[in-house]
Amino acid sequence: MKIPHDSAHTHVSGTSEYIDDRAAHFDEVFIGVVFSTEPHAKILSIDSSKLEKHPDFITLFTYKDLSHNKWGSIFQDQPLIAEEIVQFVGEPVVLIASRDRFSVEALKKLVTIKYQPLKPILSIDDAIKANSYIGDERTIQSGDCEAALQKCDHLISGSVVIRGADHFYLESQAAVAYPLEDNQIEIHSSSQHSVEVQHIVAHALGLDSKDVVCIVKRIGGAFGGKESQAAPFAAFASLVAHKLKRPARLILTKDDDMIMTGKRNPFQNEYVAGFNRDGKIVALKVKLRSDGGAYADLSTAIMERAMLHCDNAYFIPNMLIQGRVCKTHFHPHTAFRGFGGPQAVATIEKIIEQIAKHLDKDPLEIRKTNVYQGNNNVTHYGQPVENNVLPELFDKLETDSDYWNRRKIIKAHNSNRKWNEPLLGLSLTAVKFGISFTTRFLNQGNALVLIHRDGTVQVSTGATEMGQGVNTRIAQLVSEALGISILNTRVMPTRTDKNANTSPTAASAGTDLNGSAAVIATNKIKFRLAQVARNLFVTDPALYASKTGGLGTQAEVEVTELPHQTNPNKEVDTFGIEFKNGKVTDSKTKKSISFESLINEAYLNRVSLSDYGFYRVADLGFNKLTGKGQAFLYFTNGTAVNEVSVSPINGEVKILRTDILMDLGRPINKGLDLGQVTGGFIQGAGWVTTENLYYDSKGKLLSHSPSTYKIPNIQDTPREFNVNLLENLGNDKNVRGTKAVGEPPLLLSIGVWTAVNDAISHLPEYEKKYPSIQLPATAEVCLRAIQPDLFKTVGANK
Ligand code: MTE
Ligand code: QUE
Ligand code: MOS
Repeated sequence: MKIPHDSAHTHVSGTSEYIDDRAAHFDEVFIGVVFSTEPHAKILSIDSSKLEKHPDFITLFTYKDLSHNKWGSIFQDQPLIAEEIVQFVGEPVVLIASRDRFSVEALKKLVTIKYQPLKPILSIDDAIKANSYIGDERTIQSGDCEAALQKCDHLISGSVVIRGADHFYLESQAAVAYPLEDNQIEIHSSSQHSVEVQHIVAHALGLDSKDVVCIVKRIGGAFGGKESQAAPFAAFASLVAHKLKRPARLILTKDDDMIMTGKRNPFQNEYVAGFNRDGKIVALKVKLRSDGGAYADLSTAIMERAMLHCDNAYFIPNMLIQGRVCKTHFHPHTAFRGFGGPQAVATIEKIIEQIAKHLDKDPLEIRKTNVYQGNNNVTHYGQPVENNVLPELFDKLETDSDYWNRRKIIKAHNSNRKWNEPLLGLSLTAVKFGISFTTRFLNQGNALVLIHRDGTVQVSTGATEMGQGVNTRIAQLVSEALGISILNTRVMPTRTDKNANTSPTAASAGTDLNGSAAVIATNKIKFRLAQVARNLFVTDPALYASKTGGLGTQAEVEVTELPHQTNPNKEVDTFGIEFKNGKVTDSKTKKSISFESLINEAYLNRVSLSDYGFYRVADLGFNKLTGKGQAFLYFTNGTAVNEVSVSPINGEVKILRTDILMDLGRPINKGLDLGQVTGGFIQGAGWVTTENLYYDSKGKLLSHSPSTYKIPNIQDTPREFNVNLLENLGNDKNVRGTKAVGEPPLLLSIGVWTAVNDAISHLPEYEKKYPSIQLPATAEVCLRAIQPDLFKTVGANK
């Protein structure tokens, strides 16, 4: 059965409620954030005298109004509001409380801040020169890379520039705070991490966690951009509400959101690869350098995931991976779908294409030679690749996409092409994405399941719904366990007064962690219900509690509890009683009762109809100090063939055809999964082709709106788009045999970029050398590679 997203009908009818759809209270104030226009400077003075004359102005706030100003998910190094120094254009300096939301832009202009500029660092190169870093260098290694590099037949080396991308969620950062009695705060935030918002708000205001409830009903897109960076805006709204004792609303404009918030971390990676005549890679040395921006945010965890994904789908016996985050004066870069994985995978996929060019072989041959297979199945961090479907994904897609035939046609086209005809490129790439937070303590979840007397169910977890469908999947898991219709189950808004100490909905693990906890909670109730049913089936229906009208004449059932359960896949013993299609049936006697009636009888028997479940991922053992161990519970894998054309006249890239094959285990909801695959792929296609973050010489983002920042639209999607899932019922490590889908498909878009490289490499001038283009391959970047002479008078690309 096809089950739609639980919000599909309210989305299409425009009745889904987002933060800014909340009705305004009569005394509500609107917040404007005045931010730094300097990348690095000392604040000399703040003059608000003009502002104070404006009739809509209520008051302003600075860092001095906060009990604690420092925050950060990993290192608490970032001020919520700048103190003496600003460190990026877009850093908050002053908050303005306004009576009217439409005056806010005008009010912001009435504040004059004087700065004394300090020297900014505005590139990875400059950061390296200035020895400006966040955290230490880290190393993950296997075998003896240096020795292996000495011994192999061939060596290539190079570097790759990978730039950032904006999350471009449709709902900007948003928060509404309500001051409650006795100094409590109710904060509605568009955040992936309700609990972190609760903690940061409490800390900033000098309150306890018990005084703050963070509520997240749904998010209008997040993509990692609201994992850490929703928190300061929630803190601002809470501060104003707390001080003024009035509800306070903060909704960023798109432009301010893009200028203020961090992006995907740009990377600059250097590599040396050693390989043999047959294309077997024996050694790989990679030095990863990311731009962390001005504060730590999640950049060190992102670097760690990048280091763990430098192998991608390929077994390389000797690896030496070094990674370090550079501190610059850009907005603090942050989580973005893939979390460092894409930046690493782009690097190794480029290396493979370059090796193929060097050996004059097809890149697919090199990939198939090196893909994890047989005994070549241990990663550089020492984790075995189990239940490995990668060779199968390669073989099947190679055939299904008609790879070799198309390769022949494309080669012929490129050699016989008229000068003004497009170049064609083809590339088959793969993804092996590790599922788990690499920070072990985050791999936990909890759930509250309430069955009401009419037999309908409410589920609460720490998962946040950002469009990906986590609520629908959790509702399906709970409904399936109880054998009831999904229409009788609702997943409730995420609230920190129902689920405490939850992790961000991130790392693609939302359904894995929260769905598992929900199943564990449901199973506890189911075990009690089975005992009630067993008793009813041997009782005269005339003596059911519901028939005796509370006289107290009937015997009550005494139920025992399910022993502690840690594995959501462990079947509950229901004594041969089946929960199916809204009915509860004894499989032997065929006696049956409706689920709703059973619930009512259970209630009258004083049997609890609610429960709480806790789940922790078993057997994770990644040691950050040694860089070794079981980092992930399992891998989500996929392959994609991308065919592109590149115009030699204007450099424009078009995706002609994309074939995707993914292993998503046993999907809970295939429709939602396909939505994630196509959406993730196209989001990535934007990153690798058209999305260009353009900064001025002061590090201010100039491309801060859709007119200057080109995300994909429907015409940028592949002309032909085939998405298929591999049947795989073997992932017993995860709830119901499913596999996480949120991030992995984005990494398949890297094949669009390698296909562009492939297209350009067919030009005579690239016969010997691999074209070294940056990522994204914007039209300008492509044209520079194809017709460098055109740009002689224009100057270098920045
Ligand atoms: N899909 C939609 N529609 N909107 C989003 O913001 N975020 C992505 C992915 N898919 C996102 C999305 C990211 S970055 C992650 S980590 C996962 O969803 C998080 O949700 P999940 O763990 O439930 O898959
Ligand atoms: C993937 C992720 C995250 C991650 C590691 C991953 C992530 C995240 C953190 C993290 C790490 C340390 C902390 C913290 C968070 O690690 O999203 O609060 O102290 O937040 O492999 O997606
Ligand atoms: Mo996703 S980048 O882990 O929020």
